[in-house]
Amino acid sequence: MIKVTLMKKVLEGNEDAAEANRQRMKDARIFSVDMMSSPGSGKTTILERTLDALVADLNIAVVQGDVYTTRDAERVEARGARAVQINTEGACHLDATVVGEALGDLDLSDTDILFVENVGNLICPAGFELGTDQRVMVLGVTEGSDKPEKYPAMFRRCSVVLVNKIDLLPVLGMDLADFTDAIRSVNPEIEILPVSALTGEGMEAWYQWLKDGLIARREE
Ligand SMILES: Nc1nc2c(ncn2[C@@H]2O[C@H](COP(=O)(O)OP(=O)(O)O)[C@@H](O)[C@H]2O)c(=O)[nH]1
Ligand SMILES: [Mg+2]
Repeated sequence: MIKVTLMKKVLEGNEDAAEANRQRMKDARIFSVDMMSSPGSGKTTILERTLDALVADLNIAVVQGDVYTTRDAERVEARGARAVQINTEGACHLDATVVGEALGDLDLSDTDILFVENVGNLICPAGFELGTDQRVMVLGVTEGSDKPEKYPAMFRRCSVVLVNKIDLLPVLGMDLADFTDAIRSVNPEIEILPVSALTGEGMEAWYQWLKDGLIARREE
C-alpha cells in the first residue's frame, strides 16, 4: 500500500530542512541520490533496472515526486523498493520539507540507498536542494544535445549525468560525442555515464558508482 503525501507548503526554510535531511541520512548511514531530468528521459526505468540489479543485496527506498498519480511509486515497488509517493499537486519540483516528511514514513534504519525521483522538469528542481548526498541528472538522447546549454543550472549542480537511451543514437543519427561535448561545455567536472536502461548497456558503471557512494558513506 503506497502512502501518498500531498505537498502543500512551499519553500520556506528549504536550506534548513535540507540540512536536517542530510544529517538524518548521514546518521542512518544511507547513501542518497536526487534524480532529476525532464519528463520521459528515463528516471523510473533506470530505477527499475537498478532495483533488479541491486535489491538482492541492498535495501533500497524511493521517494517518488510527481505532480499527480502514484504510477512511478507502483513501478518501483513492484521491483522490490519501499516507496513513498509525494504528489506536488501542481508544483514543478520537490522541496526539502516534504522530503523530510516522506523520510518519516520510511524505516531509515533498514535502508542502504535512498533515491528521490524528482518531478520531471529542467528548471525548477535546480534551486531546491533536498539534502541528498548527490544530485544526478538524466538526459535522454531523444531530448537533443542542446539541452545542457539551454538549461545549464541543472547540469552545473549535479555531479553525474546519465546520458540515457544510447540504444537510440543510431536511429537518431547522433553521436555520443554530441552529448558529452555539450554537457562538458557547461560543466567540465561532471561525470558522464552513457547508459541504456532498455538494453542495460553501461549500467554496470552506474551500479558501481552507487556502491562506491555507499561504501564511502559507511566509512565516514
Ligand atoms: N529506447 C529506450 N527507451 C527508454 C530507455 N529508458 C526509458 N525509455 C522509455 O522512455 C519512456 C519514459 O521513461 P520513464 O522511465 O517513465 O521516464 P521518466 O519520466 O524520466 O521517469 C518509457 O516509454 C521508457 O520505456 C532507454 O534506455 N531506451
Ligand atoms: Mg518517472
